[in-house]
Amino acid sequence: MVIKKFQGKTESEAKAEAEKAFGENCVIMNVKEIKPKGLFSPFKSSTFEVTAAVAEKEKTYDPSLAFKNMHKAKSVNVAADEKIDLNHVVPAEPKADSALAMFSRNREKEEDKELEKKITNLQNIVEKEIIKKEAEAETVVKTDRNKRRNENFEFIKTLYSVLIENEVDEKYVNQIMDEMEKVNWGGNSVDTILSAVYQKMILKFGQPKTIDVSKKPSIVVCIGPTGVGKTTTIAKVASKYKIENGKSVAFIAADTYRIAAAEQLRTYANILDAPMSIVYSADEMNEAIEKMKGYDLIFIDTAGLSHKNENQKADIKKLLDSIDDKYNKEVYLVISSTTKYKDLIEITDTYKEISDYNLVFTKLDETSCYGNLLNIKLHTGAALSYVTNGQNVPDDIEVFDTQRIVKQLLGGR
Ligand SMILES: Nc1nc2c(ncn2[C@@H]2O[C@H](COP(=O)(O)OP(=O)(O)OP(=O)(O)O)[C@@H](O)[C@H]2O)c(=O)[nH]1
Ligand SMILES: [Mg+2]
Repeated sequence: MVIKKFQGKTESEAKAEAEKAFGENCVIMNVKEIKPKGLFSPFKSSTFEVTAAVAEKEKTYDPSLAFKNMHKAKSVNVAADEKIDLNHVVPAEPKADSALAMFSRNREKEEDKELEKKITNLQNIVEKEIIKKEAEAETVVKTDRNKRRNENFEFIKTLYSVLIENEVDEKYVNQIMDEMEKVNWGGNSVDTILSAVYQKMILKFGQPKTIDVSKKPSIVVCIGPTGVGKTTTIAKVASKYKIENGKSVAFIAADTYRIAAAEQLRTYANILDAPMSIVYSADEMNEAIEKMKGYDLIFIDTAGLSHKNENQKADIKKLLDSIDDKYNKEVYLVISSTTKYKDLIEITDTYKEISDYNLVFTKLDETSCYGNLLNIKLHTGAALSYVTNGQNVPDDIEVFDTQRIVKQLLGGR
């Protein structure tokens, strides 16, 4: 710092002097009034003295100056008593500008390198952070997917148990579940899985088959084991078509094993005011049909057959085969939903040897497990047609309601 005193007639004159010398940024440290002294002092005015300070200019090393000064010097006093004649000393060519430029360039290069290094470091940090965040996000997605997969797996397991509880054959349950493997378990909700299983089962049951009433006469033959509800089912269906659809109906009793069998059918025929014939042998069948050919529907009731009785089996087959091909014949195998699965397999296999058929399941009201409906449908490949659910004629019958049965099989109410 440089400190100096300045004087003036007035305070501001002294300050102006200081500013003139040191510049506007100088600091006025002190202002002193100097009173005149001596004999005539009362007649003289005071003067002013300001003490001002200014920061010393920073001494920067200017290499070009150094070189310039060096060049100007004639001699350099290296040692106190030694004189070096610069005329004999070839001074290093200063090349001040290029050296300075090189110096600056090197310095810039180094600074650039430093900056580059810093940027690379920063870039690495950012990249690492991005990779970390991506990995974290992927872990979250994976965890979510696994969680959903586990939930879905639990749900599939529950569906599996429900179907087994409802006595769906394990092999069919596995088949359905195997087909479900194609559904993306990880990405789907339980609702999607449930509806996929539901759809699969609906497809497995297929469209229900009802009597084709477009041809006249349509011959409907009911076959099946003893006491399953063949006669009652005929009465129910005939009543529905007569009462609800205005179709004309007629009956043929081919059950001559039991006297009461024909009587039972006659009762229903009387109620419906419909004709009834009794056929004692296959030879009489076409004659009986011919007599009733003017009716829309002719129902043929057969004797209950023990599937183990070969004679009865042969009789029924003969009876069915005797019906002339010119008639539109539909055969319905009536089976009870209360019959054991293993027996149903044997029964349906036996009847396959007699004729092709559609399936009627009776007595649904007596069971809460509908698994056999699917089992037998899949075992036989036959179409499901009607189901009965009580003894009341004609009310306790309906066309097989695929959706209702599938819902129940899947645990719905
Ligand atoms: N609970 C219930 N009982 C039924 C159902 N259908 C028929 N039945 C009863 O089952 C019994 C036998 O019915 P049928 O119609 O005589 O049976 P079927 O197959 O003709 O018998 P057979 O001619 O002797 O071979 C009767 O008591 C019917 O009321 C049903 O859906 N539910
Ligand atoms: Mg009967």
